[in-house]
Amino acid sequence: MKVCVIGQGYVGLTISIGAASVGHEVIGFDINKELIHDLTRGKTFVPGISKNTLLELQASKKLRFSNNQNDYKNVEIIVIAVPTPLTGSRQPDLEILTSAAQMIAKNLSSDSLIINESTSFPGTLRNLIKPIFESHSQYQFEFASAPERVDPGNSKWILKNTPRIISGLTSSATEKASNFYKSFCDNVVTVSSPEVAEAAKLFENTFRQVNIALVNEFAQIANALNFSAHEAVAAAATKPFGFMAFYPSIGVGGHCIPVDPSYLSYAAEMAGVKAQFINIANKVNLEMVSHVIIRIKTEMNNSLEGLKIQIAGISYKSNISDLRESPALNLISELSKIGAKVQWFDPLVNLDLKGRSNCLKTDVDLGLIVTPHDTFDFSVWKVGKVKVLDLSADSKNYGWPKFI
Ligand code: SAJ
Repeated sequence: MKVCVIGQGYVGLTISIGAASVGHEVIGFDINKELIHDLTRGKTFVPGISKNTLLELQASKKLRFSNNQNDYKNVEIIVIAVPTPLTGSRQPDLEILTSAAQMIAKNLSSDSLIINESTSFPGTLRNLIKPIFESHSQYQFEFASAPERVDPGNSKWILKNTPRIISGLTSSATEKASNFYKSFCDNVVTVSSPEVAEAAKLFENTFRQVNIALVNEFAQIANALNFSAHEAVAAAATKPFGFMAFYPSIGVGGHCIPVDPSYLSYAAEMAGVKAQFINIANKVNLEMVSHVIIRIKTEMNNSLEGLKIQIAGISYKSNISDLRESPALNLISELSKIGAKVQWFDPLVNLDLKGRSNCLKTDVDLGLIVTPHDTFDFSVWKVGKVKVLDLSADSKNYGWPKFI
């Protein structure tokens, strides 16, 4: 099939490569000229995607990166994979999705199947995307939803073996979309409506947000009752059924977990239902940085003024470079506001932010493990007898007891 994937971030690029690898003729389109320039030369920030893969697929003529609207005029399938963030007031921001749909509708000059992978609330395909295409084009389109399930850097669950939920606005759209995904996904799950598919994706990540908030509240209880939350979670996890371990942290980052639940609570409230758990979970997770700072101050005899603090890892989770919604940035800001001298070390992050250091330092008063990448060697702090607090959101032992 002739396919164009709109948006070449970690989701769109993964689909472009997956579809091209099984023989589809794929155009990877993005409005970001610099990104297209880099991809054409095999350069990408997405973990798990190699330069050779990008160059070989382009050499085989199965994959072409483009910034030119004319290139996708006559494709059979359009896959929309653009960001759906939150506004400053943490409401759904569909501006990018709306603009992309309008751009595509105006440029397509053939009947096509439109597949939306961008995460949004139930009804987005039916009530936003479909009307845009019908009002901006005279061609006949079919519509389907296939919410993205890409986990960058996850080598176990990849595009091919991660089940994919599909549903079209018509049975024909469902069948065509299902056949397309079956060509590169082992397990395609069709559901009765795009609303079910859209809702399932939101619920998957709301489940995580609420459970992470629960364990963050549990950590506050553990601190007050003087027991280890991590030890209690590990003990609870010995139950082989009916339990799933989550770990306390300084908060929830990324473009999925802190964002998707607010799309669900927005849709709920538009329908007159108060999404209490989601709102409380958002609040608990957003407040964790302040809570942890209070605990650090107590640990350091109630004053961080002038203290030299180094943070190990600032991306939103281990082994990736993504900074979106990373609570570590808030931690740096809040510690600096109360007079601490904060530096940070994260070789995966290229950020022009005050305090960047190029290694773990021993001439600091306090080391904070926040986002431990596999490449980190904490023996530097051990040998240097640095006081270290492990704030990491996992069960791994880095040489010091978990602090949260
Ligand atoms: N976090 C905790 N405690 C935990 C787990 C995570 O505080 O027990 C924090 C992390 O530090 C991070 C944030 O939550 O800041 C998000 O972590 P995440 O493991 O949920 O990773 P994400 O945001 O990359 O979530 C993605 C999602 N994938 C898709 O939306 C397609 C999610 O559904 C996956 O479950 C998750 O990857 C995964 O399991 O890796």
